[in-house]
Amino acid sequence: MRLEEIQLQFISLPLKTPFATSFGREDTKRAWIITVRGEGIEGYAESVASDLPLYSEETHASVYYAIRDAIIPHLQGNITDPQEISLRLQSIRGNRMAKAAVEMAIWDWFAKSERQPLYRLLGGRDVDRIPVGVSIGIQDSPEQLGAVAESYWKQGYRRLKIKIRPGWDVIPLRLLRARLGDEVPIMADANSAYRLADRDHFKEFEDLHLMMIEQPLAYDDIVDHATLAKTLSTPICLDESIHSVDDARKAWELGALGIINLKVGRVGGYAPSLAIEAFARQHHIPLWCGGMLETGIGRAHNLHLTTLAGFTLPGDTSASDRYFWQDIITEPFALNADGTLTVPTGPGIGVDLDPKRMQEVCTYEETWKIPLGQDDHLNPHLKINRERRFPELDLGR
Ligand code: OSB
Ligand code: MG
Repeated sequence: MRLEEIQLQFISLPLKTPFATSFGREDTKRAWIITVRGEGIEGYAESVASDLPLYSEETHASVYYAIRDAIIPHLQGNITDPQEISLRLQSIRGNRMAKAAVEMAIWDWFAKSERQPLYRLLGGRDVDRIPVGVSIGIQDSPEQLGAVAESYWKQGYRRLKIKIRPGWDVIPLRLLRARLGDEVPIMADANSAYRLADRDHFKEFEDLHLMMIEQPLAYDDIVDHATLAKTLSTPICLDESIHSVDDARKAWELGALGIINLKVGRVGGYAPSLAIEAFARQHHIPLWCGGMLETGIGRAHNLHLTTLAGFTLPGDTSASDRYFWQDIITEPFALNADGTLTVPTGPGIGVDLDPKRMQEVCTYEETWKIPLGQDDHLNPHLKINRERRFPELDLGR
């Protein structure tokens, strides 16, 4: 199987309500939609990089250059197994969201060529529904948080994740606990807003009976997380700090990690994601699939991954209507009454781009031809033909 071309389409999609975290506030979802083509088949994925380097160092701009200059030269020649893509890209340091976006599109393309749903290639189980939770941004008041959270709970979401930051933590969480009762699974995500010096403050979280506290300390730390974890009975879940199975192993060995949030983009693709899922399963570490406010394309990928047996907790893959007035896929994801999303069963990711909606939301498009008949995928200086639909690259900032 050979790839013939790769297309990047930049989309800008309004969010229904702004999403605020400890590091920033977004009212528009912007992303690269990746399409790979070859042998008459298309594969899709999306990059989960952000407008600015606030969650991780990757941005739409860095993803564009990483794909154009570093990744595309490795896509030539015969591809016999999507597992090998990650190996081909191994020499490229960092840029994990860029690598993941391309690798995931190739997995979709390959699964379609085998006429199999993606989850079968990934080693997932034949489950048709995935229990899901919802991630709730920082609100204007505890009353507003209570109303928003209660409405999601009544819709059927299986757990509520509340974004926190210093000044927006114990008080709103306590009011929410009082409003919803002790049975509702609630967790908190700090996105690295605290320091180890706040360790005494975390003691105040203990009687809230949270499922976990996600990424309380620095985005690049595991050592202080280990120290903090020893002082708390509430489990620590790591998000930002885990980029590979080696990171997960080290964090586990240090005692920094009780639960893993896995995002394929953050770890650089399905190959490293499968390694982390296997590690979590082997050590009985609870695991769930995180989210990055993805469109229906990334959402479909997340559902396929979550069919793997290691995913034991509801993740952040909520329904399309939790984010967007209109998604970019023809059949948006809807929440079933039992708090699940249905895994698409068609070939590959099993969802299709809505061409009319893409016309509306796409602001830039560029396609590169990948020369055929050459197995020299290691020569970064090869000229690659390209075609642009818009004169200027405008990444929306
Ligand atoms: O920390 O999990 C996070 C969104 C953007 C960046 C980081 C995070 C999030 C979310 C949203 O929590 C999860 C989702 O609904 O997609
Ligand atoms: Mg998080």
